[in-house]
Amino acid sequence: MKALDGIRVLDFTHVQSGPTCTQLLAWFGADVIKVERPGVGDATRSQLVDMPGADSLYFTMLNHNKRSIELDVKTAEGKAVLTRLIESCDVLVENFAPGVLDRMGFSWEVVQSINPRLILASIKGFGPGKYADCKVYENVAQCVGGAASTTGFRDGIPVVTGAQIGDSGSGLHLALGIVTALYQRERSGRGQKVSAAMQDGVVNLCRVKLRDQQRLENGPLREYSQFGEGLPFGDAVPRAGNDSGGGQPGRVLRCKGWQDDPNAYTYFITQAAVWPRICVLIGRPDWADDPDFATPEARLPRLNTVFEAIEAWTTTLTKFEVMEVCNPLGIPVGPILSMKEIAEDAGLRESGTIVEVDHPARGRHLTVGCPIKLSDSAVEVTPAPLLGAHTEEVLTGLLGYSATELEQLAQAGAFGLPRRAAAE
Ligand code: CAO
Repeated sequence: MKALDGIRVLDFTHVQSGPTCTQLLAWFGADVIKVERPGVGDATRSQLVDMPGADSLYFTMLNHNKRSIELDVKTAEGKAVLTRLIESCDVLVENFAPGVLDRMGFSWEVVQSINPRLILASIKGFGPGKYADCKVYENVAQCVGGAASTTGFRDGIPVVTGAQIGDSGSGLHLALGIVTALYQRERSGRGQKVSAAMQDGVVNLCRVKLRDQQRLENGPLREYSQFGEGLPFGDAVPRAGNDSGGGQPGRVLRCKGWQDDPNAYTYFITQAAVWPRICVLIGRPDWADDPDFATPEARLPRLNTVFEAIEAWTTTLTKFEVMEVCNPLGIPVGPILSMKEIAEDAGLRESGTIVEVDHPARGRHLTVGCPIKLSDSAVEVTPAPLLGAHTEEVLTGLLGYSATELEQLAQAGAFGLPRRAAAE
């Protein structure tokens, strides 16, 4: 048994944000039916292709455990099939540009009238307001959500992060909204509209920076390196390099081999509770009682001095040796792992966070498995579907179309482009 057994999801998502949401629902056991444009499919199938003839990793890594049907919902016949699908599903998830679903003829009002129990879940770039009509991609979301203005170094330009907080972050937010709405439906009997705007999701993930914005009105941000360097603050939260966002100062420090290896670094947190141990470790036991260094408050204006001394020690060891020494002492550190090291990480493979999957066209490849572990709902990652692989299965098995009716639908162009091309 899986947590979402019996839940059927009509997956109208594409690119990254929506597909990460529906992939999570599929991992938790929902039957996810991805609706794609005939002959074209999700645009990511043919983006960043590394293996001619096979769907890209961009697509396969976002669409595991789903079924794919081809359906041209701009034809009358396609709309009729979509209506039947809406009747038979619990959730419709979409991340089209604003207005697309309405133009298709499936607004929230229409969807509700077809199936009052349906949950309509949408990702858009912005919530209601003057930007509501804008198309948005990952990096735009990071910029308008406060991540870019607070990422990078003070003397450099704004930087976007490698973590897809706009896309995958919104997918996570939406998934939570969907399961919450499903839970409420148990008692209300009604579906509802669930919206997760990418800007809102990034703001949510950047809340410590909004905290700092308000603190700034009451004085300088003393835990920022800039404070110890005597540089004045402006009226907005500055970029803080690798300073820790919490109350325990931390920094990225060089380790043995840093001259040749771009990832021979560790993150090192000077947690107050273990400060005396850190002092002994780095050969400065005197700092444990020195009034200039003994308390967190005293250290804040001297963070450069503190981290230079710690780095003199970390450069004598590899990033993994630093972890092995610090962990037993309760000192929080983390090696800067390259993607190559992550791909090969035994622990991540054992936990199912990195898995190998066999794909019919590309063969065996690595992917990210479900990062959320449920003790009573195991996840087995299956390959992403080929375009339209389940059209017949879904239309006959789920909707009850006969072989003749399927043939008629195909002739009418619901599964192909010819009729539309002629009409256009
Ligand atoms: N049958 C027929 N038509 C279909 C179809 C199907 N099965 N599936 C999609 N289409 C059509 C839509 O109806 C739409 O047509 P119209 O513009 O004529 O109404 C068309 O495909 C394009 O849809 P779109 O506008 O959503 O796609 P786009 O490539 O122009 O924009 C994106 C992509 C991501 C910018 C936009 O969808 C968007 O802003 N989405 C919301 C925010 C989001 O999720 N962004 C994250 C993307 S990941 O970085």
